[in-house]
Amino acid sequence: MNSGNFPGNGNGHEKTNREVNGAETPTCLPPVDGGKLIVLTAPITETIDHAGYFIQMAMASLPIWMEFVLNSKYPKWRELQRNSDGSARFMPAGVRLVEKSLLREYRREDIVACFPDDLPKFIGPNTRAVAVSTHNPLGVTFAAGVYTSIFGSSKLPINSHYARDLFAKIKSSPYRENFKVVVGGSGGWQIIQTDTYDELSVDCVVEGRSESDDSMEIFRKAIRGEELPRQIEVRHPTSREAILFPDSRTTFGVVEMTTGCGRRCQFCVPDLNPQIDLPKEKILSAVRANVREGNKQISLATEDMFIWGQVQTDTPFFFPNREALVDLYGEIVNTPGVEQHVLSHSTIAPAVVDPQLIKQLSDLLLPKSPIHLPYLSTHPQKKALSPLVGLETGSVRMAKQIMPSKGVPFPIEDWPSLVLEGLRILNQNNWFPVMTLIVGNPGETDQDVMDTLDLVYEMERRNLFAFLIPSIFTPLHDTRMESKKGVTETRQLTPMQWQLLMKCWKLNLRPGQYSWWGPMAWRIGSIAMWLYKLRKINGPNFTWPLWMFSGAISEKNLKRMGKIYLGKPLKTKTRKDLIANLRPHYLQYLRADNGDLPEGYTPPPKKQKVMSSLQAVS
Ligand code: B12
Ligand code: SF4
Repeated sequence: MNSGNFPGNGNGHEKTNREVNGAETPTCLPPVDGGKLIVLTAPITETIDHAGYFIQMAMASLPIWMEFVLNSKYPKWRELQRNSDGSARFMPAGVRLVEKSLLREYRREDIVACFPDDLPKFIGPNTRAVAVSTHNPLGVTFAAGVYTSIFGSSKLPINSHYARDLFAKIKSSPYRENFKVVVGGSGGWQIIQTDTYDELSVDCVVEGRSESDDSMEIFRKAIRGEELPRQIEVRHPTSREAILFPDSRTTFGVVEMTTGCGRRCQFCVPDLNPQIDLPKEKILSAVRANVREGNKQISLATEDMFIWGQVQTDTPFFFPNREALVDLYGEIVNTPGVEQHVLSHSTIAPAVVDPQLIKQLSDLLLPKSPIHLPYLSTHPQKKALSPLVGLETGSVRMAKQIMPSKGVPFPIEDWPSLVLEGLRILNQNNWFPVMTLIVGNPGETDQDVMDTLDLVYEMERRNLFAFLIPSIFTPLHDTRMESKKGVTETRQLTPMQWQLLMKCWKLNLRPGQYSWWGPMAWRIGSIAMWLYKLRKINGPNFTWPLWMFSGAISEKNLKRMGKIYLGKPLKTKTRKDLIANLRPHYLQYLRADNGDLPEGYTPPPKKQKVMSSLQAVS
């Protein structure tokens, strides 16, 4: 369907937009052309990209009353760039794909993607659909919820504040009765689960990808003025060809690299999608589109970068395709105009499977990494790579329950050894990953937490470094653990769970404590905060872990006082030992140039045909 005959579209708008062109916030006159038929938007806090990933993650996790901290560190974070027609110069990849999907049926001039402040310029009597894409509108996802609740009273994360502000703007539009509000993106489920449709003035939440015809049908209905279902789950495309790519600028230069994963962790949402690695040519053309529109940074979105090039091949997906990956990343960082490149997600087993791959990727990627870790990196310019990697737990018992295939090809019984070996190889190559941990898994005992603490203390003992980001188990919608119950507020955490949380943060702050004043500032600051507020909010179990965090009493003394648990030394397997414990038929996929193959092992003369990658895991 083409809406070309829609009354009042297309003319006269440019004049108004030229009047408001530029970086300043535009005036909010009603649209002279009657507005756009379909208006796309996203919360400003999910759109900005000039201060790096960190600012968005901080906004998801810090409560609104702490906004002043970010305002002082990034005074210009609200500055945005607009195209000459007033539309947004950059938007999250999700918005760009909704736009691209709609352009298959509607005219360019009927659609606009704009910043929340510009909505009044584009929503008018002609508007029939306002589509909001959101990652995390209410902050009820893991990590985001935990940190705001630790700080108490105002639990609203900064991002939720701005998401709510966006919905309030839409709700108060004088034309609200004429259009439907459709929400999508990875955070849509939060509106369903909290039943905030009326409060936020949302007509329909679409769960799934915009490419699907079911998603398009929602827009067709909205344009015809028909009632929409409150919630709809749409089919995920199953082929590489059906996935669309942005041809304009995305936030952080996000371009999709894969969908799905294949390791089948029980708590995971993205793993429910089909495992697809996307065509190189399409990835590269989206990279070039970003550069053309002034983006200097690129990030390939994936659940595990290491499966790319090894999906549905004769080799199981967990043996990375070194040549394909080096070729893809090489072409991306060498695309003229790409000045910065940031890694998104990966798993740790591939580092142990193929350390040479890590080395070759480091040589390619470090020069374009915007991350500098002066106290950790051995790179001449102190550059580092920090993909997001799931550690989740150090307890083999727990790992068997929630993520039995997380470490394939290695058995989950070797998980602690795998993590330590993987981290050793990554650190040697200046990769300092951000590792997530889950605290409060259903059925988690103090022994499980002690096992995780053992692993964390062992990292410290071996001088290995990862940013450890613990979050409290959140049963995510649609996952295999959606009906499970975890910890719902910080007061329920046991002293052991608190110790794990605080130990992780203490270790994270190590590189920031090399100045003479760093440790002192932490001691005084954290104890003052505890006296002022935190002890009331978080209860008595929080007290000693906080003293441990502050460093005001040594851990040895706290242990002597019986207040904390000091992780015990772990005897773990080396890479050679791990390989010796592999299923024999996996040996054929290991590369000899990495060494550590069993003595006397000779690779089979001809590569055998093996089962497909997905079958191999299950
Ligand atoms: C890149 C990324 C980031 C980046 C950049 C995000 C950005 N604003 O661009 C950074 C690092 C900043 C980030 C931060 C966070 N992220 Co993030 N992120 C991702 C990642 C890897 C890719 C997202 C992406 O752009 N995908 C590509 C686009 C095209 O996909 P999409 O947005 O889903 O859009 C499709 C559909 O959802 C749909 N759609 C989207 N919008 C709309 C709108 C309508 C109306 C319709 C019909 C359809 C529709 O159509 C699109 C495709 O056709 C995903 C994992 C993944 N593979 O999705 C995690 C992911 C989305 N993030 C996640 C989380 C938890 C977070 C944080 C809360 C982490 C934290 N504690 O800090 C924060 C929240 C940030 C915030 N602002 O609140 C989780 C979400 C879990 C959940 N379901 O709630 C995911 C799934 C990761 C995971 N493995 O768990 N993230
Ligand atoms: S490894 Fe990560 S992306 Fe893959 S299934 Fe597990 S949690 Fe999901």
